[in-house]
Amino acid sequence: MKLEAIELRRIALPLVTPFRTSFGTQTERDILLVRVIGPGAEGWGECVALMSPTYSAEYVDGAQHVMQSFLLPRLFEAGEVGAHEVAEVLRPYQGHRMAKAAIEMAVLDAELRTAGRSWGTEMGALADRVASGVSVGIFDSVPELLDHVQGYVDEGYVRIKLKIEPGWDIEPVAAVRERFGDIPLQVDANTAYRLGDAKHLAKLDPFDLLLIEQPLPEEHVRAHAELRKVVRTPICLDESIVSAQSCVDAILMGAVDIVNVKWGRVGGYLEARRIADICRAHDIPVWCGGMIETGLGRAGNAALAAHPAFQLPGDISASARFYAQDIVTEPIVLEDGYVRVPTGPGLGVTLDHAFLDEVTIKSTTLRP
Ligand code: OSB
Ligand code: MG
Repeated sequence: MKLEAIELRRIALPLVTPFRTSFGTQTERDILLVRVIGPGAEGWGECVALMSPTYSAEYVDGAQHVMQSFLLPRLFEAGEVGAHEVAEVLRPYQGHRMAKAAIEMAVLDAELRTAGRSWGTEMGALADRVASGVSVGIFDSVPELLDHVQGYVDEGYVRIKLKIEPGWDIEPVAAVRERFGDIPLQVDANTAYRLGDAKHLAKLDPFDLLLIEQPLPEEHVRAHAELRKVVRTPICLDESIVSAQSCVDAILMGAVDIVNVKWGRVGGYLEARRIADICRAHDIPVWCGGMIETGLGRAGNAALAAHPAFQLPGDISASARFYAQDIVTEPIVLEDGYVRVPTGPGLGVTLDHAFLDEVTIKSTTLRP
């Protein structure tokens, strides 16, 4: 499409409940939305970077800065750009994958809306609904955790993921396993351990977890291969997989049993789909991670997770898991533990412009 203008809009959305992880507590989100406008076409993207560089190096102010100073000027210079060309056009700039992913998402949304094609078609989706898991934060006490997990189980989530860190691991996992029987259960450490903790992490083995997600730091890929020799629970990588290339390398290094696919972390939905295809060819199961997305990213995630490589329930919870009100008029809802894959053109959801204006902090429009 020919890009006539790009709006960068910052919105503030409070979370319904604080979300505590080993890298900090989120109580609200400051989200950067990207709106691309061309002749008779419009598309929206969402940048999943958090407010501080604690999950990964990216953060929302940095994402907006790199877009305004480097990525968008280059995109405008390219003139006519298709969604499948965005990554190539932006390649001279290193990293900043969440920023690039948001731009590509907006262009792809505009393109698919114009063509009347759905996100699922583009992602290779085969299913019309996907299993919905929920990511549960760290709490001050086990009884508090059990109350929250009970609430999610009552809502129908088919898989529970517990955030863990040193000092909050074996005991909460044992308590949830004991109270909820054989419910599908997994944990996410967000890099909080070191290889020296291998024997401690092996104490999770008796609880029949689906997987341990990213126990060691992002660059410690080979150490995960070592960890796999000590721990029986399957090892899943999140932060370490930043591209299709790093995914192939991790697989060939024997560092990973299961891959968490996040479109923002890997630079876009198109790269995420490539990773799904690669993992399928290597018989590595994948599942769709989440970055506390709004209904825009949630709709895209539901479509991505309908690709046949996705064999485990994703962190694709209902909008209400995090937000009292979503910015789309069709919030993602849970139906018998599943989330429906949108079928309309593009992301298949419509923005609630009145609400969007209410939560907007600032908006900047750039032109060629
Ligand atoms: O590691 O999966 C993660 C949220 C923000 C940043 C990183 C992660 C998460 C989650 C929540 O676990 C996933 C979600 O439901 O959106
Ligand atoms: Mg994770």
